[in-house]
Amino acid sequence: MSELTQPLRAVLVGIQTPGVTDDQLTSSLTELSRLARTLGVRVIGQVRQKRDRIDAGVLGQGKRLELARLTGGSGIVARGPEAQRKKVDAEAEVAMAEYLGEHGEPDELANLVIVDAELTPTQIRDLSTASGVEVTDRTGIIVDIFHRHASTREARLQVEIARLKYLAPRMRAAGGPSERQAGKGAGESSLELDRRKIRDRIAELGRELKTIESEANVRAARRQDTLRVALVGYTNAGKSSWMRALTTSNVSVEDKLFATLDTTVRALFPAVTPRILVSDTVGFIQRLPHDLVASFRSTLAEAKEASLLLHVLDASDPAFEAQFQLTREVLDEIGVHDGNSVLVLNKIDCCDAERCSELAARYPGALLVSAKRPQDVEELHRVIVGEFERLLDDLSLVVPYAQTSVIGEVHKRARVVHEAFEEDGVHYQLKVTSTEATRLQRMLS
Ligand SMILES: Nc1nc2c(ncn2[C@@H]2O[C@H](COP(=O)(O)OP(=O)(O)OP(=O)(O)O)[C@@H](O)[C@H]2O)c(=O)[nH]1
Ligand SMILES: [Mg+2]
Repeated sequence: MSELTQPLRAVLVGIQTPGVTDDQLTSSLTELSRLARTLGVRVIGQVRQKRDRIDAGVLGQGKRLELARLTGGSGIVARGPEAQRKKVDAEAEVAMAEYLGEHGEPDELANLVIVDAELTPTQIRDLSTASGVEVTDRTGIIVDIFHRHASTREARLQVEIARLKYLAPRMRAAGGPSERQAGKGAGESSLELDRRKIRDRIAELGRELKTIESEANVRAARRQDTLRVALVGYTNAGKSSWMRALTTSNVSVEDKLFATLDTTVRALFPAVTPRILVSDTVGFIQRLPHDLVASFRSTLAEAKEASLLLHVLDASDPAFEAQFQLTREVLDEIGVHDGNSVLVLNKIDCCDAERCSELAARYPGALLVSAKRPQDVEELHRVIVGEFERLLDDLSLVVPYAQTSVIGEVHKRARVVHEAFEEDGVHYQLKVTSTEATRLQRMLS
């Protein structure tokens, strides 16, 4: 989508293919409308159509007129020889005039069309001709949001790669002058040249990304023996709100989709020993563009290495079960297995008593909580500490008084269950990670 130079007013287009229920289409369009709002676009109308599949014209003739009325377009997609085109144009003009006569002019016109599907470049061009305004699709919107929200260098590189891959095949569709400008005999049209430049750029960004990733791997390896928990889940479920509550950090919380694009890692607070690190991750969404799934892979490496996943769901969203399913599928696809996970049914403050008991019955192991309630934050803190307790080893250790430095290490790295000051030194009963157990024992030998 082009940069925001004027306020954008959009019409959403939803195609109901066989197997998609009315409710599913409605919820998908609601989500698309929130995606649009995240970009500052106001949605002023929608056009829905039942179709067997998304074919060349995207919409049928009647629905195209309905769309064109909202955008001030002609409703015409003319192709073929000129004589025939003129005839089609003339007929369509009459149809459009009749349609407007029947339905009247709308109060305001949209200047953008967003189709809730992934369109081919030709489909985008045809719909743009018929509506007279810019057309984008779900993928285009998501790529755009990612582009605006990415803040670390790694996220920026990943998103830039995904964006270039999305834009490259659509360059011709934009009808830019590139093809016509091609100098004869150059052997390569300028469109091809532009595409090659983009491929080179993608390769260059890829190399840069690899370097950053290996640096990140070194950092991750250093954190290897710390205990880690990752917050995962659908976008807007409340992951960052929990991150804030559990670590008292200042990560951004917004009623926007994809507010978080980078992983942040902070220590659990109030602190425990051994310390536990919490990571906040990017959210998921249905029909996530494929290249962005790939970019998630490294962003979500944190989740992969965490020994506990907190799967956060917005229990107040009617579509939350589909969101749960989808998040599990994507996690599986990128190799994050939710073996050891806690289901966090969040925003329970927005659910009535009946829904709460229904949820409790359906998800027996889940926590029904709200990130906004301090007692719930305490509860989740307790659950996290309890989960890690099971992963720790018991260790008995006698530290001679001569080795005071080890005493310091013990208190820093292990949780002291019991300590007794005997003649031969301090007798400890400890809870430690297996790596720390080995290290402490080695320090004494
Ligand atoms: N009522 C209520 N609102 C909540 C709760 N938890 C989060 N929210 C709100 O939900 C919205 C999204 O919260 P975030 O924490 O940014 O969600 P997120 O999962 O990090 O979202 P992304 O980063 O976009 O994937 C914000 O407006 C929060 O204030 C809750 O328990 N109750
Ligand atoms: Mg977030």
